Amino acid sequence: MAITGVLKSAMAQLRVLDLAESVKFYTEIVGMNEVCRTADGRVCLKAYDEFDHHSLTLRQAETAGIDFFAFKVASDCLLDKYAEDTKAFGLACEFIPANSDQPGIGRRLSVRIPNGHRIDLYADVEMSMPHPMIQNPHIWREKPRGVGVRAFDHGLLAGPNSGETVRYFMEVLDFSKVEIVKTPDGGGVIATWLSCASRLHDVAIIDMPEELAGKLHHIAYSLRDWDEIGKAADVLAVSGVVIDAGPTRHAVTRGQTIYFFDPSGNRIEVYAADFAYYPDMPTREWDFSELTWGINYYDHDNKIKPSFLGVVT
Ligand code: M3P
Ligand code: FE
Repeated sequence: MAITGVLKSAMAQLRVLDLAESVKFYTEIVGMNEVCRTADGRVCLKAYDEFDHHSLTLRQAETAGIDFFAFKVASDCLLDKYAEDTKAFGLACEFIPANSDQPGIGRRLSVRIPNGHRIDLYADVEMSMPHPMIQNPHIWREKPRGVGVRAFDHGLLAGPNSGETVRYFMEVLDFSKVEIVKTPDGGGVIATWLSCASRLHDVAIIDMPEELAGKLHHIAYSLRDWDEIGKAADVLAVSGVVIDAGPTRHAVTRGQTIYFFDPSGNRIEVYAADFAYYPDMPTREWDFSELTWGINYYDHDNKIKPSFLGVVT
């Protein structure tokens, strides 16, 4: 196996205001499958093209937002190394026992990173149904419903101390810096796209003020191509879902995209057709003045909705 260390971003737990309404939204419109419910009433979901037990957990709460963002690593013993390296970096971390609050998931190393987010790392994951076929596999078991998202893809985490946050991902977890957006004066970095393996990005970090520590800009699920993005836009429109941006293409990452809100106001992206990352690539750099078309390639007129840059949960 050539890919070692952190394999991929793989899971998030989101807070929602009305669990029943949210489960309906994520299963019927987004097209995910419910895998299980926990004793304390949380709901675990997966996309149709995922082998892993689940990639999204929904928890009923008073406020929307993200509880944690998680990565799958190549082997369980790596977690001990990451715990040591995390402490040496100067951050606290703790182990969460297997199968405690996340069914089907092995022990997790949980770290509060400098932008106020909690990230979890784990290696051992059970499969759950429905997973992609293994023997003589068809492209799906059942025709995907609704938007028909394929698999968890990435997240954009907002908060302060983005420089230290990126340094943690690079120095302790061996992520690569794929693209950056510079500050208006060109002297600093406002956003960084990070890859741990072959995805163009597994997580992106955007600098926001202290009071937005731990806030989520979006999590993204993958689709295959522009055709699937177009069909997703139709499904969202027919279903009356609030679209925040798109369908369009990013020039940053080149991904084709739609952003929309779940019923609690958490922003979800569907994302397709970016390029593959290899560690011999130079970091691509964006001037702040070019960010509008970097985000929305077909907008050279600075028409991004204020909500896109302003709303986080
Ligand atoms: C993406 C992506 C912002 C840029 C977002 C970009 C909020 O979501 O997947 O490349 O500035
Ligand atoms: Fe994104």
